Amino acid sequence: MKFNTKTIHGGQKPEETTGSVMPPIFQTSTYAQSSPGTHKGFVYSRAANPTRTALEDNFASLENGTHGFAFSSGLSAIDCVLRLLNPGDEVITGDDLYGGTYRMFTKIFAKYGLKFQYVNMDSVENFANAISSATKLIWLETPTNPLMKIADIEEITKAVKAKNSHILVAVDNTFATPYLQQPLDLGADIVMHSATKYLGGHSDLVMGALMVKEEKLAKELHFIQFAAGAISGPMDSFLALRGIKTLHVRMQRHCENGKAVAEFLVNHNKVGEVYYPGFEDHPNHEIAKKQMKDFGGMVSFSLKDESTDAAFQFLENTKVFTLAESLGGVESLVSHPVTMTHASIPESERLKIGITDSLIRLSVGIEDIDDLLADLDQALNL
Ligand code: P1T
Repeated sequence: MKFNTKTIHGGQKPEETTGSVMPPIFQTSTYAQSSPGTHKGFVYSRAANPTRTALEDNFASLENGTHGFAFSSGLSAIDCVLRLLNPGDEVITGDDLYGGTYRMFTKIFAKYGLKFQYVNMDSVENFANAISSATKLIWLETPTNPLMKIADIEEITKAVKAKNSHILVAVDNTFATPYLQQPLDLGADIVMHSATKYLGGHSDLVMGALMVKEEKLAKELHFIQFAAGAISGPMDSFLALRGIKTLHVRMQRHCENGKAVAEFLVNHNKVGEVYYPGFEDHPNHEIAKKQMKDFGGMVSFSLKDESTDAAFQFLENTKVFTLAESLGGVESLVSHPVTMTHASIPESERLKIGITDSLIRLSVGIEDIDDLLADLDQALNL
């Protein structure tokens, strides 16, 4: 199957007893056994639930993997990956990450003895040079949140595996979605999503996803999902499956609108820098072009007036863009990383990489582009 067909049919079959085309919401915690250990394949919903299984099979199909796992949030999916490691193990990651991922690394797992190195992802050598005998995991977020940096998944994976083939490479594919890039095909071992975002697509659930292609790793992750217990519930699993069926058409419009918004902003006299990997002068444009089918619907920018007051004036006055955390839904959202999504990163760290007080992040939705541009224009010209 090709990708657009997979969003609708990947891993799906009509339900066996009724022929129901959508999987029913199996709102049950447990399943009858005729004798101890004799059952129909389902024992307890933390281990497996038919609605979640339908979603997990679809997840695997979308990323060209063999196994998918659905979690109660994106962060619990990341938590599951980190639980593969042992105290003393080292993770190498990029220097621009979702604030909650950084907070989990620094405030939770560092205290259990994991070590984290943050490198500039522009150069493949930075990853290869940072590897030590303790390195067990490379964590890539690309495009990054909120600065839209791009890491070369294929080249980084090649360089890392050439040094030590046992090091796992995991990619947070939340911003790109499998519509734009498929990290398992580029050599990565694990793909992670905040399915809260584009996969779900309608801002009505919180969910995480992992996809893998290797049996042993799938078994280990399934064991952690089952034993630690951060699973997605049946209703949310149903909603995510429903959302994914339109992922390809939504993404096409997100990309068109994202490009139009980026081009509008770069020509606006109130706007400073625009962070969008589709621009030829974006430092990682060539990698984005090679690795992604298009450039997505996320655009960040700074104002020429770098004061917090100017940023707040803009943020308080958009009308179609809603001021809110999150991204990837059909509706356009605007956010202020410094006070919202990236508030957990110390000021000195965020200023070092360019998350300034006037940085604004847009999740460009699929509304009429004229309404979106008019809204940005009126809020910029106040
Ligand atoms: O919110 P949750 O579903 O737990 O996902 C966490 C997460 C992981 N990775 C990336 C790249 C993310 O953007 C997120 C969540 N981000 C937001 C809530 C946000 O507004 O950026």
